Amino acid sequence: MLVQVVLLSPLLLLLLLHAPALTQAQYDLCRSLVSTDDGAVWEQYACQPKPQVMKDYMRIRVEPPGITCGNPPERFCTLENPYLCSDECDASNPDLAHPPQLMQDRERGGLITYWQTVTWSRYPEPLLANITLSWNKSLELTDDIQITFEYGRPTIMVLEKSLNYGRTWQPYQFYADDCQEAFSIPARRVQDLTAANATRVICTEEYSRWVGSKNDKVVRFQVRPRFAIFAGPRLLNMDGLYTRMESMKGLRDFFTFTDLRLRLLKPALGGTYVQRDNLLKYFYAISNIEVPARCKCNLHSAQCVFVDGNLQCVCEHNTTGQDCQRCKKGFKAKSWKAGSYLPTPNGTPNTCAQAGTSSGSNCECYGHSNRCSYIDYLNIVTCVSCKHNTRGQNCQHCRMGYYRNASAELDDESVCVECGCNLMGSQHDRCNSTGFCQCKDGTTGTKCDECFPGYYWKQGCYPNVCDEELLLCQNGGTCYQNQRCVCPPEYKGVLCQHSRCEGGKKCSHGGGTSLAAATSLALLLLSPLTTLLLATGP
Ligand SMILES: *[C@@H]1O[C@H](CO)[C@@H](O)[C@H](O)[C@H]1NC(C)=O
Ligand SMILES: *[C@@H]1O[C@H](CO)[C@@H](O)[C@H](O)[C@H]1NC(C)=O
Ligand SMILES: *[C@@H]1O[C@H](CO)[C@@H](O)[C@H](O)[C@H]1NC(C)=O
Ligand SMILES: *[C@@H]1O[C@H](CO)[C@@H](O)[C@H](O)[C@H]1NC(C)=O
Ligand SMILES: *[C@@H]1O[C@H](CO)[C@@H](O)[C@H](O)[C@H]1NC(C)=O
Ligand SMILES: *[C@@H]1O[C@H](CO)[C@@H](O)[C@H](O)[C@H]1NC(C)=O
Ligand SMILES: [Ca+2]
Repeated sequence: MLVQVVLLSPLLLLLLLHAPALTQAQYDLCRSLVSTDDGAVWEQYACQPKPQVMKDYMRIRVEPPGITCGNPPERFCTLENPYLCSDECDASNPDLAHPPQLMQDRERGGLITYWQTVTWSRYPEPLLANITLSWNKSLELTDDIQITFEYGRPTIMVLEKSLNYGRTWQPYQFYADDCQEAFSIPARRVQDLTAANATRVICTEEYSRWVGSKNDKVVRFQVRPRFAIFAGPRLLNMDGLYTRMESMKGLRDFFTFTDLRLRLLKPALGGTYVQRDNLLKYFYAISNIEVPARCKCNLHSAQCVFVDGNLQCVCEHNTTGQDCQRCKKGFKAKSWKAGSYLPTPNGTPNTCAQAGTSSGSNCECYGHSNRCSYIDYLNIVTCVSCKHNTRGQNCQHCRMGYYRNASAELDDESVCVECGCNLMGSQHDRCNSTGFCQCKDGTTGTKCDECFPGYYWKQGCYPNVCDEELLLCQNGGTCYQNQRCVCPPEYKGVLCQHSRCEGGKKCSHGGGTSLAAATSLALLLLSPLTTLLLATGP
């Protein structure tokens, strides 16, 4: 009995210590050779790369230009001892410079290195700085993001992320010492999130309050507590998390990004108001940005390598692309699909299949369908339910209202591009092979949404009624959007060319004779030709 306990407990301890590591090593194998009755065959599994220290691969950009301190050299003070201002930042002196790359270096021998901004000498103008971190690769967070601030954490900041290489951004988390005041949203803690709102973007006050700069330097974006909602407090039930990743819309995307951006909006104040007589103690300084994540390879790769300055999945399952997001050439018998975590523990690989091997027939569907059907009376095999807006026996044509992108391969998911013909301006919703719609009279443009000169747009193109050149409004009328003349009260007609006074009616303005003279002059001026005649006349 005693022996058993002695033997068991170190093992148990080992298991407990390594449990998260063990579970995280799940899905680390894409395939393995297994022996069957038919000999050795490859078995395929869903797989993903290990988490990596992504700060090693990030590109940093700081804005605005000139925000980094030291050019010109500047003195600064500290919040704890604002009268001790012996420190100096000097970009031209390697020992006193604080460039952006010091946010990602691997510090050796206990020496803390950090990026630092200029001081808030232009108060009350806000001291703003953006730090953009780019990887040119889709990544998935595996643990908390940690940003280490020297000399105090910002009073207000926003963490943003992009899923499309920086084209569009969305907030990831708000940080403020007073969320209501800074962003008009109530403060929350990640600990208060539940399965129903785990992907909520929150504002938190936990990382912005002043507690003395030496005490708490780290601002976190908490990933572990969010995982814990599904995997339990010690992340022992990772299957629970992986199951949710498959079933809960938006959960995987929540942890996915290609770029991150820190928007620093207000520096640490030392727990009090801004003291205008010593602005040299307000600035931002970051010594480290830790981003633990893995490459997103759509469960088709267990390895992510750094080649030619970029991270790249080493794709298996006959997939290819930076994120293994496509089937390899010649392996497009079915449309591409990401691998699945389910069923646990090995998941489903959803491998790409060699063209011509699916459903036993030789029907190529260019990856737009994975079903073929034999049509008896025509004696042909045809693809069924072509996707991606394709049609035809081999899904080789585009549906009505779409045209073939000539520079895309036939098996490209986006080979058929929507015509997008303007409903009002075009004859129908079809376009020719280069994407041109067929326009109604007076209408032009690829999508028939523009008018030829001399026409105006109003749910289609119509000839101008009036303009500033040939179809001038008469008698002081003004042309409204080429659609009609707005006439003075005493005139009417399309171009205000008719006087309302005709026929002996009483007019509201001016005497009858001068008005008649004005009218005839106006009639004379009706066309530039008349004007010309008048000018060159006797
Ligand atoms: C930071 O980025 C945001 C969003 O692009 C931009 O509006 C803002 O002006 C930038 N701030 C600075 C200081 O460059
Ligand atoms: C981003 O990665 C892609 C694919 O690896 C590569 O083709 C492209 O040149 C990279 N862009 C930059 C700016 O490095
Ligand atoms: C999430 O839901 C829980 C329970 O419904 C609630 O107490 C909590 O305030 C919610 N959190 C947010 C940020 O909405
Ligand atoms: C990919 O295709 C090659 C060539 O046919 C084959 O040898 C290999 O087993 C395939 N791999 C997978 C994972 O299906
Ligand atoms: C056509 O395909 C090429 C290559 O995939 C792509 O770069 C281009 O944007 C596509 N054009 C349109 C109009 O979708
Ligand atoms: C498509 O229509 C445009 C505009 O009418 C024309 O210039 C072009 O040559 C047409 N393309 C083809 C392939 O017919
Ligand atoms: Ca550093």
